Amino acid sequence: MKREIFWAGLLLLLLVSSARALSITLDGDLSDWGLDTRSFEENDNNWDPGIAGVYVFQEDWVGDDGFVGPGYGGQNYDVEAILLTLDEDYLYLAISTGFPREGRNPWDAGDIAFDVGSDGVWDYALVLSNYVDGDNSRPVTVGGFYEVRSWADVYFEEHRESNPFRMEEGTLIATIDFVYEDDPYQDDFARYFIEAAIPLDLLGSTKITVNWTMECGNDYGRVRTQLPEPASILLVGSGVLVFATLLRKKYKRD
Ligand SMILES: [Ca+2]
Ligand SMILES: [Ca+2]
Ligand SMILES: [Ca+2]
Ligand SMILES: [Ca+2]
Repeated sequence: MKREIFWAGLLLLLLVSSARALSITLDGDLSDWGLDTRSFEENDNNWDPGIAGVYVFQEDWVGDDGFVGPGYGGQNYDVEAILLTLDEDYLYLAISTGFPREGRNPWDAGDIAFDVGSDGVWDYALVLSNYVDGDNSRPVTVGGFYEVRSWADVYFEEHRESNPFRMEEGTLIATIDFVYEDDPYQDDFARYFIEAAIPLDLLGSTKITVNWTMECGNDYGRVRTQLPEPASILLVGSGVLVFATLLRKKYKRD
């Protein structure tokens, strides 16, 4: 009896620890995401730490004539990576980009867009910047988390796959902690790190898609959380039960 409890307990511990959340600090350093960016070059880095429960978009790549897709502009417009992870209380995100918070006049930095339910409707915006054409004149709360009624599109129609760009009209519902910092490890090219933590109470779901771009829409990144379906959690749960029952039978026989 003691042994079956031990084995069932060990299995549960393994299951729980494999899903344990990272401890994220909003400091403009991605070592807490399992990334050592000190030796990262301008392009072609691997931004996937290979950790279960960290959802990764990466496209750290510049093509001919500065193509970053769908537009041009090189490293200065490169959206290199977006990482998401969840704990019981927060959705954490990290973005690496060559685009600064104050924009590259006349192009402004976009808001981070959230699609709750991953159903194609963009519900919320996190405002990272109030810079418009180089002046911080946009009448919004920086760090504001807004329920969005309408979005502004990126400037170039042919870059519409980068949409949405930023909130046009919305209601402020909370102020969120975030950082948008210059890469602390190198000065040879443009790279900025954004980190934010959004309370799950505000989102109301852990099924979330995140999009980020800039006004011209030259480049964008998009990533969604991919949680196990309730069915597969049930499956794992019943697997543990079956295992424990088998153990009990075995030790009863012994
Ligand atoms: Ca950090
Ligand atoms: Ca790059
Ligand atoms: Ca890119
Ligand atoms: Ca939605």
